[in-house]
Amino acid sequence: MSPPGNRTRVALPRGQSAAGGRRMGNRQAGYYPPSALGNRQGGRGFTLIETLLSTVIVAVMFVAALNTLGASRVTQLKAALIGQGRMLAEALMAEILPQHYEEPDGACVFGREAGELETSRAAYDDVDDYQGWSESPPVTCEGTVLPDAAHWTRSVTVAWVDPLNPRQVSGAETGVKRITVVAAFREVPQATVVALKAAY
Ligand SMILES: [Ca+2]
Ligand SMILES: [Ca+2]
Repeated sequence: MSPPGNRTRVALPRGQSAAGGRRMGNRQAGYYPPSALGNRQGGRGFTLIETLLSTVIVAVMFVAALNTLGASRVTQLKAALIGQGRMLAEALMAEILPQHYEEPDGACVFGREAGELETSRAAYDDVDDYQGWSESPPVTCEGTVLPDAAHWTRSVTVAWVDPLNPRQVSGAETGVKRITVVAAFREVPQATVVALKAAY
């Protein structure tokens, strides 16, 4: 330990003070005081333009994500409506097809015979009895409203068609009847089921 007042002196190069030597030593060691870092241009924060630009980018990405999510949801809803419409239409077709080709009791007409009501399918016994049938909401043959079928409509058309070309409707008996059932949600058709009934 050096006695008081007897400090060891280090010889410095000519023109360099002790304070200057400490500064140079610190810089060579990679040390910069915080105050110096804060004043350097490379260490500053985001500018207003940069902040606004990043905000716009995030907003655009957020809107794009919402649009994708919304489109996916719409697709799911459309598929669900088509599925439910097909189920409703097929259920009614399953009731119609087992019926007779024409009225089995007495004189037959194309359409409802005597005693068969416009508002109830309970007495229907041949396929053309269903011509012009329309119901909302859908009901069973006995008139019970089907569950989860609010805003749905089922309608039926029956027509004679050319046996060789079922797309061609005929005004006279051909031996083949085409039955079409349409299920619509809020008056927008969602599913159509078509079947043929032959007299032989
Ligand atoms: Ca009938
Ligand atoms: Ca009939």
